[in-house]
Order: sequence, then structure tokens, then C-alpha cells
Amino acid sequence: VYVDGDSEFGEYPWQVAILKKDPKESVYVCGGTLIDPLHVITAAHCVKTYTGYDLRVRLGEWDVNHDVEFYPYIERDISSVHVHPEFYAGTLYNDIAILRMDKPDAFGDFGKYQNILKEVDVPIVNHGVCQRQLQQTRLGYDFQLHPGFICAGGEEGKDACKGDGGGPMVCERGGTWQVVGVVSWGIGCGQNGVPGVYVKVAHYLDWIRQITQRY
Ligand code: 4AZ
Repeated sequence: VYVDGDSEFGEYPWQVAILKKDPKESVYVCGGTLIDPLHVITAAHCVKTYTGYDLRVRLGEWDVNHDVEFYPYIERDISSVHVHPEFYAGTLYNDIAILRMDKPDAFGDFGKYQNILKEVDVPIVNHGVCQRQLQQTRLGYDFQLHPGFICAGGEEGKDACKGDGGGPMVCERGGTWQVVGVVSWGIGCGQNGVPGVYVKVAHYLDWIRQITQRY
């Protein structure tokens, strides 16, 4: 996240850190969102080069500079990685993936990233408006914003940025929190009039149900 705004410990209990296993210590890869006791949704570009053996997820992580005894978290191994079958790395179309953990949640070079989980409020930007803003910024008039994307932000300094990929955009609707987006890409960070681009989760509900409900 581009501008500091610490979340509170435990405020976003579905937020997940995706880590690459390493002989020495785990290396942060991306964010993710716990969508049911066994599954984490993230961006395909985060996990496309990995198998389940390479990765683990950390649930409840809040401060990556503190050990588990200060701010408790749990870790899970990954039994399978499901990248959307139509993910295309060239354009990031269908930039969505699901990680299945080996067992359910009980419920309930890292230094260049911020340590404490951040939050920022970003307004959702209309699809056509976003397409025009991105065209004007850099991408040119033949750029078409794929319907599987949703934009948010566009206010100076308030944006997702490097390290946030795969993490959630959430909205509280009628007393429940919904995962509306998955951080995907953008043109720079936090520029006025340049929204960040998120995977539109609603566009992929059939596929998400297919992966999470049939096994
Ligand atoms: C990234 O590198 C990234 N401003 C994510 C979001 C945005 C830019 C970059 C949007 O993961």
C-alpha cells in the first residue's frame, strides 16, 4: 500500500501472506484472501511459476518483523494450486488463482516491504472511465480493459502498490465483508487520475465455485 495506514491486529482476519519455502527462511511472495476454511484466492501472476510444494500460506499474519509469539499466526502447506485456465501472462487477463491448503484453517528480500499490514480506502471507478484513464496515461486508445477487471482508486497517494499483488479489495455490504477484487496491476502507484486494477471476483464466481465446491 502506497500511503501508511496501519490496520489493527486482527482487523482483517481473512488476509493471508503467501510465502515461498526456502531452506533458510520463508520469502514473501504475495497477498491473498481466505475465502473458505480450505481455500485462498490470489492473483495468478503471483503463483504461476510455483507448485503447491513451493508455497505455504500464513494466516493471521500482521507484523512480518515479529515472531509468532508476539502476534500469533498459523501456517499451512498447499496441496494444490489452481491457476485460472485462461490466465494470459502477457495481458494479465483472468489473473486469478486459488490455493487449496493441506488442512483447513482452525478459524478463527522481505525488508523492502512494509512490515505491518496496511489498509487504504479507494473508491470503485466505473469500467469505461477507468479504461479511458488508463488509455490516457500510457496505454493508448487501442487498450481495452478486460471485463474481468475492476478499477479502484485514482486519488493521489491512495493506492495498492508493489507487494500488494494478490491481496484483497473488500467491501462491507449489509454487515458482511465481501471480497470484491484481487490486487492485479497498475501504472505506477498513487497517481491522481490513475486507478489501480483489480481482478473482478464477481466475474469468476462460477470458476471459483467449481474449484472450491467440487473435490
Ligand atoms: C504490484 O506491483 C502492483 N497501483 C500492484 C498494484 C498496483 C501497482 C503495482 C496499482 O504488485
